[in-house]
Amino acid sequence: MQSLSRRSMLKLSLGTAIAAPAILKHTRVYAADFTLKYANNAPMTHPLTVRITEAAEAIRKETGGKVDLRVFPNNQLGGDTDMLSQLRAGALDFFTLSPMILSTLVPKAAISGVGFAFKGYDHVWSAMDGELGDYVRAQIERGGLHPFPKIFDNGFRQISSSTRTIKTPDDLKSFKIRVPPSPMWTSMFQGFGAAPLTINFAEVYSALQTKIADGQENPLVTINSAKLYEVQKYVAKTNHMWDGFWFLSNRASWAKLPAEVRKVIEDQITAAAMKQRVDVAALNDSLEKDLTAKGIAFNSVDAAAFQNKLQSAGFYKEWQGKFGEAAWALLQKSAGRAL
Ligand code: X2X
Repeated sequence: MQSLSRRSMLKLSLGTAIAAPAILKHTRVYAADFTLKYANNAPMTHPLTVRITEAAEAIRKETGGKVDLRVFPNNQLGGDTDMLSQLRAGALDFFTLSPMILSTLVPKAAISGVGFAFKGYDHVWSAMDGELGDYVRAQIERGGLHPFPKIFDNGFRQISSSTRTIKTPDDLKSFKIRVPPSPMWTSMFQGFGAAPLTINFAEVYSALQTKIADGQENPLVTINSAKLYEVQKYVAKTNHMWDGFWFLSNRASWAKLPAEVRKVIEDQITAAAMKQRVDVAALNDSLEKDLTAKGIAFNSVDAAAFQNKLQSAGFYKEWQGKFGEAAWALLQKSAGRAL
């Protein structure tokens, strides 16, 4: 750890004792000991970015400026697949990623995204903060990354379209829908009879704008913050799966930090996750009105019809086989409904 030089101590005492020149007020008096990089795929206004930016500020304060956690939101550093490679290589220290996309590295991480698994948020949080989450975190550790204790919320996902309302599973037939890079996402939409296209979130807006894809699926908070309403017309309230964001760290860069610094970071990120969950749930409730005003036409669906379609396509049987009995039993136990 770097100790304060006499010069910076002098600046520090000068800066506090007498009115500091403007330049001192706006410049950090001494450099941070630990400069860490966090990146994500979420827009600036998304609660994920907002709460982690606040946490970075709290971490800076609590460590007296020793820890500078830099936030790179909105795919500034690349798409999810790319950022995952950067995290593994140590070019990024922290990254938040959907468990489903993480499953390209840690296959069993996808289990929380099984279609129609969770009845509602009560079941999601008791599962993810409980046994199912513990199971997945152990899998992630085995995959070489360190996951933080509390997963952030992405939300329950809804299907949007520029061409047609999706009222029944039949409406998805051959529908060109963008899905994130993850085998289970592709399998789920093939199960619905759609024509899924794998595209990183960084390219979703332009893929919809240029009609490479006619639709996509995301929680309302993402449809709103990424302005997808500008290039979509309809939203079907399918709630077909819940999705989150694991806060992941590169294992070597995490292990290198002193224990007291790790504790400050973990506590602040945990607090951020708890606030972010509340933000997302509230927004997903209130946004239907705002998005309607922006021109989106909403419709409800009979979720059971969609789940039956997956069932008869063999989706559950296939994934139960892939996850194995032990993991599937954990999911069944926490899901709140039969799968
Ligand atoms: O890529 C997506 O659709 C997003 C933003 O929901 C995820 O991060 C999985």
